[in-house]
Amino acid sequence: MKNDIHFAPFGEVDDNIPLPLNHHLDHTQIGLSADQVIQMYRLMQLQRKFEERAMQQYQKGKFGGFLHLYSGQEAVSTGCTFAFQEKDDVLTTYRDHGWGLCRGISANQGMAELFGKATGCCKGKGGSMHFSNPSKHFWGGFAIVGAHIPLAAGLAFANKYKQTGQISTCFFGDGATDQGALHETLNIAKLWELPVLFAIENNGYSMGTARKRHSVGQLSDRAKGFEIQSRVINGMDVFEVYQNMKEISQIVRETHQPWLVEFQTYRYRGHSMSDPQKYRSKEEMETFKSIDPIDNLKKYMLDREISTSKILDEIDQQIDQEILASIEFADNSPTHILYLMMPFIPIFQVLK
Ligand SMILES: Cc1ncc(C[n+]2csc(CCOP(=O)(O)OP(=O)(O)O)c2C)c(N)n1
Ligand SMILES: [Mg+2]
Repeated sequence: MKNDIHFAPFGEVDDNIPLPLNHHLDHTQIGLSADQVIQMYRLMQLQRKFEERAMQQYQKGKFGGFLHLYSGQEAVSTGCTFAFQEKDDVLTTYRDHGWGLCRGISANQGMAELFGKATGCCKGKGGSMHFSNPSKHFWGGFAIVGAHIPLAAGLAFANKYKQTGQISTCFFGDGATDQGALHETLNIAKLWELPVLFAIENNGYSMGTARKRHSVGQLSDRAKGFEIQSRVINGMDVFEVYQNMKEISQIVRETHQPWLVEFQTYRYRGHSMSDPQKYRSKEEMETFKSIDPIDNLKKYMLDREISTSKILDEIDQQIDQEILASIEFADNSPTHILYLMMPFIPIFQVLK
């Protein structure tokens, strides 16, 4: 084995992830009411608190398999949810709990799905990586890196053909930009003028590999080779996500031209639960926590007197209760759909 041949940056931890600028737009200037801002806060807290409890339950051994947490990235799912129309299609990766909660999956259905129970959003058959809610145009939850990118183009093709006025939106990680599927799909999406919005959630790492070690250049520049428009967006600021995605989703809807956006964001937890996170420093984590999207929105709401500490504390407590109740719900739910019929058929009492 020759070790004097240089192939790629190797053995270095990338501790120099660009920090998105931390500034807030004014909510009134981007067309958000005070009530909507409070709803955004609630939705972000729901995702954060749901996952904190999910992690605890996993550690207690209530369920197994993989568990990838979205904690830190909530401004992306939330800002987009407010910017998109309800009929727009959304596809995402295995890091999907936050997106599921944004797209109509209740805490009960989400927790039960993690626990593998029949009352889960996919009847307990999908688990953590496969949350979905087709009635709200949320198609999941895909575990194979990049595999859902061509599917988003397929949905966009159907939407264009049927003239539904919907767009399809596809969220994937920085690691997925290295997959051939992205490049093939960008090509056909531009050629056929498909109404599809591709969104990279660049959280700095593909498993334990820093972005600069697995991919060349600015990720959003992949669009240039296909004459597709692109933009880099601060994914740590829910107002910036909302404003940009409102504008871009409208362009995609009206022009049938695909777009590629890159959110600069960060995940606070390891890749999955078995990750010792030796590839990054505590300082880096602290830096990103200092621009936490939830803390910042809370501060903004208090500064602007959109809400009070008392009201926000009450919201937090309500969410805590909702999630504790979801654990009880999941615990008490049956594992098989037939058990739901238990009250009506005495034989199931015996089988249980
Ligand atoms: C085709 C394929 N190759 C490898 C894997 C193993 N794998 C799971 S997640 C992951 C990293 C993906 O990182 P990124 O796209 O940045 O998403 P993130 O986990 O950061 O959200 C890899 C390599 C996989 N699931 N599918
Ligand atoms: Mg990543």
